[in-house]
Amino acid sequence: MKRLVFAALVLAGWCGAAQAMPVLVREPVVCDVTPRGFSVAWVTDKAAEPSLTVYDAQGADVTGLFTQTAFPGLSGSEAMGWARSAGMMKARVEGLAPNTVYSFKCKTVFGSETLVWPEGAPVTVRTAGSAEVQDAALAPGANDLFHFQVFRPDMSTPARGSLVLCQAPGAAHPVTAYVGDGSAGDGAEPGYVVLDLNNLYSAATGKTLWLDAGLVLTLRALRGNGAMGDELLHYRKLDPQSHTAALSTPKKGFFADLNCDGAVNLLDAALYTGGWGESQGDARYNPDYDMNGDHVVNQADNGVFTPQYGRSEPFQ
Ligand SMILES: [Ca+2]
Ligand SMILES: [Ca+2]
Repeated sequence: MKRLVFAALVLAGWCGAAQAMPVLVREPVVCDVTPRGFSVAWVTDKAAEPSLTVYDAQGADVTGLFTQTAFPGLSGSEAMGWARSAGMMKARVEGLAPNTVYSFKCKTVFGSETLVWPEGAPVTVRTAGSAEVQDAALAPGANDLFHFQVFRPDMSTPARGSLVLCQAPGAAHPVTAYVGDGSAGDGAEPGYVVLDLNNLYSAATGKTLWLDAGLVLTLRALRGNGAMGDELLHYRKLDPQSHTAALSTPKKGFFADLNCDGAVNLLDAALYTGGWGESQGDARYNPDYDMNGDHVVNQADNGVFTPQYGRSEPFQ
């Protein structure tokens, strides 16, 4: 009997430990790579603390040589609590040398438990080469700040603490930003997120990536580990009319050209059918696919999408 009780206690202890270990909901992504630093973003099932172990090209642990920030940009704010509770992890390292290879592992600390990713060799990252200042007056479209809104599935409550990953063609890594409290600006735009496109660097040259007007950005809204909804995919075209480096609202493509590539075809149909049957309030509901504006993606939208199928630019 004693032995049975002991076994039960050991089992209970083991189960407790197993339950406490944080689990990855989304694998880490390298982002916001500049000449002097990089970030890594990932999603865990629990409110935890993110950090990075950094190695030099020879594999030596050089973490202590650099400045590191958990939840960069949110430090000490209410939004940091929202990001943490959503499992929306991000850690940033600064003070690195330009155009230099480092590697890293991600640590997720929850109480006495620490999850290390990856289990094997660390992940390699090369810092960007150089930042070039772009003359916005000469470059319509320009590198710019870019704003976007992210909501919970009800499409009205800001998905605070979510993270948006923004990737451009030719960029080495995406840029990211957390969704704040909606009080940035005049407070009229809840779920507001601001992405700095100046931090996009070319995969080919390592230098600042020049963005042309009409370029299509791919946005992934990582809404944490469930409470704020699933991850959503959006495409947005840079405003061809923008001639300034001021905050701008990028234009969505023609409504049925969901991936903004200038044609309504099988690629758009695949996106659309992937979101079919979802309605406002559902974790996977993507308002981009609601073509008639009734907050549900269903048969009624087929009637709007199908006549557009096969069309291409210019749509007007
Ligand atoms: Ca398309
Ligand atoms: Ca609809």
